[in-house]
Amino acid sequence: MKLIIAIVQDEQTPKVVKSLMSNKYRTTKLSSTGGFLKSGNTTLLIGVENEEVNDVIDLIKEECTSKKIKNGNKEVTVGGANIFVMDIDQYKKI
Ligand code: 2BA
Repeated sequence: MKLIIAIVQDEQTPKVVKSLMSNKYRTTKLSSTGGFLKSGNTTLLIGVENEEVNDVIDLIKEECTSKKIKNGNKEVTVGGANIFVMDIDQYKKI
């Protein structure tokens, strides 16, 4: 089993969650804050079987686009999404 941690932009979160849910992937949505820009973003936790990882990443990719943001006199490109995939030893629902 894997845990996918996906950091997405707030405004793109509803579409990402809708797409995941309609494809029967369970997700937990956490409000988070980027350390660099110090503005809000969303962290999604998605527990899946190993063979489902690529499908979930593709669904996230479909809904997340990058955007350019002014940070002082510099411009940074945020997103589409930052995704981490972790091995999970055990998952138990008790
Ligand atoms: P922030 O830390 O607020 O970063 C927002 C954007 O600022 C980043 O977009 C990147 O383009 C730029 N940036 C970040 N750190 C920088 C630095 N030291 N110097 C110059 N530019 C910098 P993304 O890379 O798409 O990241 C979006 C958000 O995803 C981040 O928000 C952070 O909350 C999270 N994130 C990205 N990489 C991460 C990582 N390796 N570990 C944990 N969280 C990460």
